[in-house]
Amino acid sequence: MKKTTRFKQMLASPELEFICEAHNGLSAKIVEEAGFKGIWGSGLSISAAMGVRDNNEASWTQVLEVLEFMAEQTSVPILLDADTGYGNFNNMRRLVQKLEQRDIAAACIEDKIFPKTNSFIKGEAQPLADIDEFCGKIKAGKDAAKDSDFCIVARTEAFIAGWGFDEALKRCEAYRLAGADAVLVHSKLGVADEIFAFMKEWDNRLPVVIVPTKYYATPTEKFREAGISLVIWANHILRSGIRAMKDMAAYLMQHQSLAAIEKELPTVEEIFRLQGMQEYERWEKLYLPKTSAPGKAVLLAASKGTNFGNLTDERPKAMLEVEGKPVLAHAVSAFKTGGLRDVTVVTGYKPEAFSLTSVKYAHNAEWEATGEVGSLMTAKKAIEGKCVIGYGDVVVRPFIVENLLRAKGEITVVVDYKQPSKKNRSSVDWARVSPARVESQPLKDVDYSLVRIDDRIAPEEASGEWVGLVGLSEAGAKTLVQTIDQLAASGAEVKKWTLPQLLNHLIESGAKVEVQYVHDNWIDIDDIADLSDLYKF
Ligand code: SPV
Ligand code: MG
Repeated sequence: MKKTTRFKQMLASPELEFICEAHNGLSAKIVEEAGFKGIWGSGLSISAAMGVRDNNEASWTQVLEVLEFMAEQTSVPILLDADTGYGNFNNMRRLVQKLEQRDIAAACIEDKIFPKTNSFIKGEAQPLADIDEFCGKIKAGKDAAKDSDFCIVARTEAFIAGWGFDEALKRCEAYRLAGADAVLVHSKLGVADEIFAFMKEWDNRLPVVIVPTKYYATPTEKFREAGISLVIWANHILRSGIRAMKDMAAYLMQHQSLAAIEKELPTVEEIFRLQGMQEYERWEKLYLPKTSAPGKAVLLAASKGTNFGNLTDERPKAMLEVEGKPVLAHAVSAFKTGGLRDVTVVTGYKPEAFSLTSVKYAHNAEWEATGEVGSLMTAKKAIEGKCVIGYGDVVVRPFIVENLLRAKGEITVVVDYKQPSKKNRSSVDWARVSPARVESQPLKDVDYSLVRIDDRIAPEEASGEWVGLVGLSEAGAKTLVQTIDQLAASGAEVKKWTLPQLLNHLIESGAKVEVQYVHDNWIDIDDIADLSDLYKF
């Protein structure tokens, strides 16, 4: 049912109905969730929530914007407190059109002069509108509504302005004849006498709406007995909000700690719920491309490094600085840029020297007696899902990591097909790859598989040099961890193995290790000369 129709029915129902004030999307939602069948878009509360006076200081379009949020977040009808209609008959016509566009069910206009002042501020000094002029405004509003169920509640301020009973009655009758759907009779007395006197004489000619802000102590039953149609709790969500905000601010100012009160507060998850996060997630599932979890990286950095003289007395080679940051930071940055933000570094030698805060750490306490696989075992938790294993002293360009994350195979290694000639390196992890690479053939057209990685392969027999990266799919990660566990359980000293030994074992056991070829774009920090190469990298 339309919101307009629901509101019209509330007015017509013989029951005493209640609506409650709200002043923004959040409070409107809270009011609806409490069970109210309608919402009062209070001029006082909406302006106060903006921090301005209830004197039409907020423009009517600013009020409209607030209403848009309120209506969007709720399914119950909203009766706008439209003050005087923000001008003459023509402003009223335009207002009603705009309210209908925003799914507002009804408007209440009061017989004062624009710009108005809140009824509880010097009410007697406030001039009332000319009756005929006000009736014209009611008619204009009704005629402007496309939906015949859009209601106009005509509010008289006759009691507020001190004009008394006869004037109130005369005005309400005129407003009824002008086409109002209900009358709102406002009173600033602490008792409801004016209201009850009016009700007696009015004799149910049109539904009557009241705002018992000042005569709050009157039992609700009396309103029911008097035949009132609708009660508006006009400012109580705002007022209780003010109390809560004041208490909280004062508490925090005084205690400088959340510890004792955090549990009493609505959680941030409750905020997310009120914001409708569940609905977002439903659509996200439907429309957002499914990206697999970004994956994790494990960088081995346990060894001291042998070719750096006394530079490594205080720190391992991965923590030697180039361009004001350690080698490890250069390595990590490529992994993060390449798409892996969850990086675990395995330390061994001088773990206290590791100062990077953007990574997690695992520590291989037996680093001196074990090998790379021993280090890897300390970071087993990180070898799950998609992941990449690398070294803290091997710096690669981010695209190499990106490509590795796109690899289709379960286990993939990166091999540089260059034949390094720059120096006599103590040991090079040569890779033999099948099939042999044909230079004229684009790399992407061939599925290359690793046959073996071994520093004893003669350079001329090698297909290239292993870059020191192993990419694992979710299944590949499982295979790797299971293989290590099985080897350890069978008594093999797998802890002492190098990563190439493990890869060779996997190949011998029938696993397929795919190869991604690269050329240059990486650097392995083996000695002091490499440090200056990294500077230029
Ligand atoms: C409002 O809530 O803004 C009202 C009711 O108009 S009163 O403040 O009592 O005038
Ligand atoms: Mg108001």
